[in-house]
Amino acid sequence: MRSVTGKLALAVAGVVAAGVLIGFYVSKLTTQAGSPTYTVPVKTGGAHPVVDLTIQTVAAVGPALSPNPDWVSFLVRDASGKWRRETVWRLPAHATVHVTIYNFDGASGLRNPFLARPQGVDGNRIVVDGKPLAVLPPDEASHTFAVPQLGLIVPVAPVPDDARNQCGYAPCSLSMAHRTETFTFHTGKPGHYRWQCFVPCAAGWITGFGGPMQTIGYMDGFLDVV
Ligand SMILES: [Cu+2]
Repeated sequence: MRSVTGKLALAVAGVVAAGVLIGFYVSKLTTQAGSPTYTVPVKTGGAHPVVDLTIQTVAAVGPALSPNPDWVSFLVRDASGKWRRETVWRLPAHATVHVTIYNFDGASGLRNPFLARPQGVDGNRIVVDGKPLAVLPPDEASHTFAVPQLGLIVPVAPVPDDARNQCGYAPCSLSMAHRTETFTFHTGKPGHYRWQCFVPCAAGWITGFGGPMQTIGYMDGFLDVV
C-alpha cells in the first residue's frame, strides 16, 4: 500500500500534468499562430500618429480565404484594397485609430446587454450609416469589437434579414447589403492586447461560442501596440 505522501505526490503530479495540457490547448487556440500580423500603415506620424483601420465582418468567410469556408469572420483591408483574413494588427502607441467596419452579417444578439453600449471610443458613440448612436438594442448586435484591457466595447449593427443582395461568401463587395459603422479610439501605451467578439455568433457550435469564436484569425485577435 502506498503511503499518504506517495498518493499526494501522485495527485499533485496529475493536477500539474492536466494544467500543462490545458495550457498548451489554450495557447494553441489563442496565440498569434492562427493569424499573420498585419501592420496598419501610419497616415500621419509623430508623437501622436493617426491610422485608419478598415475591417469587414462576414457570416461566412468563404473558400478563398479559409479552409473553414462557413466560419464567421473579421477581415482587414490592406493598403492595396485587398481583404485579408488577418486579425493580429500592429498599431503605433499613443495613436488615434479611425475604424470603419463594414458588416455584411445579420443579428445574433448579445447575452449581456451591457455590451450593447459603446465604451472606450471617442464620445462613447459609434456612427452607424451616418447616424450617431449611444446604444444598440442588445438583440440587434451582429458582432462586437471589444478590447477588454483598453475598456473598449463596440457593438456592430446588423443587416436586416429581408435585405436584398446579401453576401454569401467573403470577401464581400460594398455593392452588397451591409452596414457601415465608424468610431475612433486611442491605443495608449505599448502592449499586447487581446480583442474579440462577444456575440455568440458561431452558428452550429455549442452556445454559439465554439469554432471561429475561439480561434485567432476569425472572431478574435490581438492589437500589437508598439
Ligand atoms: Cu462575432
